[in-house]
This record gives sequence, C-alpha cells and structure tokens, in this order.
Amino acid sequence: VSTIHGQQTLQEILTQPSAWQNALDVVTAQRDALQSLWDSGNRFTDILVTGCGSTHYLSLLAAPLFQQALHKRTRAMPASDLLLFPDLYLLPDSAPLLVTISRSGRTTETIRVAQTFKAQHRGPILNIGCYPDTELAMLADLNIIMPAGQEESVVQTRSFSAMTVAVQAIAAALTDDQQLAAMSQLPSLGEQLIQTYRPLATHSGSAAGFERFYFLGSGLQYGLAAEANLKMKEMSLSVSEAFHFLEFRHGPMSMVHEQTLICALLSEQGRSQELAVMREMRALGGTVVALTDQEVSIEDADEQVVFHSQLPETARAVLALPFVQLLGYDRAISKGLNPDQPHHLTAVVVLESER
Ligand code: F1P
Repeated sequence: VSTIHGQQTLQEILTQPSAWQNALDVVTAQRDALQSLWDSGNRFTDILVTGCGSTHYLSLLAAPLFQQALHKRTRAMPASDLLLFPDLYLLPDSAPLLVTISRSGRTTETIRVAQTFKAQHRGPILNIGCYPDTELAMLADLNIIMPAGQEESVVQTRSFSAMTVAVQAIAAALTDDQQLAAMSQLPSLGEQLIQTYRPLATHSGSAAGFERFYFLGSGLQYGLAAEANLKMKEMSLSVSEAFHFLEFRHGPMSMVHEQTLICALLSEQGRSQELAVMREMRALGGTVVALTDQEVSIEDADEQVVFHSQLPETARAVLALPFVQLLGYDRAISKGLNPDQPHHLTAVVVLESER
C-alpha cells in the first residue's frame, strides 16, 4: 500500500474552520478583559507586534490593522530584531503595548523579548497563541489562546489561521461590534471555500510546468503573501518569494517566465492597480491565480479563488489561507515530499542556551 505522505498536515488544513470558530469564541469571551487592558493603557505611546517565522508574518498583518483600528502608531518586527536591536524600535521614554504572537509559546526569541520587556517595566503584554500555561503565557498580562489551533505538524496551518481570526476579532472587539458579529460567518465560508477550491489547488499545485512561485499582496494582504510564500518553501522546497504588489514591477518581475505561477492576493483600495500588474505578468508568460472577494475578469487572471464574503478586508484575511496552504501541500505531494516532515525544520526553535 503506497503510504500517502502528509496526512497529518492535510487533516489540519481541512479541519481549520473549527479552529476559526474557537478563535471567535475565545475573543468574544475575553472582550471585557481586552477592553480593560486597552482602557488601562491609554498612556500607551505605541504598539509593538512581534513573532518569529509564520507568526512574524502574522504580525505584518496585525500591525497595520491595529494602527488603523486603534489609532495608535504600531510597528511589527521579528522578535530577533527587537531582541538584538532594541534601540531601533524603542525610544527611551516609550511605554508601548507589546503584542506577542506565538503558536507554541516556547520560541526562545519571543520569550526573551517578553522577559526583557517586563524587566524594563515597559508596559503590558498581550499574548496570542494556541497552547496555555507556556513560559510566554506566564509573562503576559492577557492571553488569547486557541486550543483548537493546536496541531502536530511542524508547518503552521490551522494554528496560523486561528491566530489570524483572533487578530482581526481583537481589533473588531475593541472598535466595532457589528464587524465582530459579521465574522461569525467565517467558519462556514471557510468550509465552502475548501470544498470549492480544493481541486484548483491540486491542479495548480501539481502542474508540472511551474518552477517559480510569487505571492503578491499589498496593505493588509502583504503579511498573508509572506506566509503563503513560507508555506510553499517549507512544504515543497520550491523557489518562491513574496512582494508588495506594485513592488514586483521594480525589478523582481524580470524573473517572470512561462514556468512562473503568481498568486495575487487582491486588496480593495489597490484593486485596479493590482489588476494592471496581473495583466502585465500574464503578458510576460506568467500564470496568475487571483484570490479576491469579488470575481475578476478572465483578461486579468488565469484562475481565481472568489470568497464572495461581503466582509471588509479587516475581517476576512483568513479566507485566503486554505487555498495557499493546500497549494503548498499539493506541490509537496507532487514532488514526492512529505509535508509532515519538512526539510531541516522543527516545530519550535529553542536556542542553545535554553536547552
Ligand atoms: C514560530 C515558528 C514558525 C515556523 C515553524 C517553527 O513558532 O518559527 O514561525 O514557521 O512553524 O516555529 P511559534 O513561536 O509561533 O510557536
């Protein structure tokens, strides 16, 4: 019997909408605690959002979202940068809110950042993750933990999407009750998208003709493009890169050829400019898959994943994740790789001195 690789990872991808529901339930249950953390700190000078790898990419979505929703200057940076170069991010008199994002709560860099932040009495820590009672959770003033996001596989899939829903639900819980209520549609929308577009992911992922993959996203979509890119690397060991949409013209598009697949994560405000880039890349021989809430015309994309959510970008980021996770998964399977055991990787990066 041929053992089909990656069953663990596939199951975690396919069951992720239940983890999205868990995220909505957890944030709703913690609304008062979030509100009092936020109210208590109106002396916050700014907000810092940090994580590592996938959770750093989620911070690239969280930071602009929080800045726009909460009207506080917000920056994202990898935990290793905040640890090694604090003066690049913290002014002597700054008293920021630190938001840590970590599936495991055991990543050394993120823990060290939280320890240093606490020691310097900088301000409160809000931690978002999937495992309770971790060293990081102990350091935080408030934890948003999604047990349903827990997973066996090294590569973040269900966990990442649960934390993505939590990030957008936190912003909604603090600013817009209607938006938080509207997010209740996400799990069923996710189930439908997985059913509808699983064949397209398999078709695009296993097409032999592709050897380069690019993920384009601007504004709130850039962090997702970076995460989609990491899935493709971690699972299928493919040459792939993520760019801000219009940045792609400023050099990187020189790489586009007939064996190039471009995943276009469309924004609302940048849509018409982004469609122009897609048309140009198709003219260069690239194949374009659009991920969009409303249909695009066939001149603009070879294929498209259409969410039809009617939700704003600030509430629906998670809808792009099943497809890009399945794309990486199917590419790995088509290459005879096992996504359950990604090359060189471990589920948590624990540094020497902590072993
Ligand atoms: C972070 C991380 C992931 C990476 C891989 C290993 O862990 O480095 O970003 O993609 O899954 O773990 P965590 O702090 O989010 O647990």
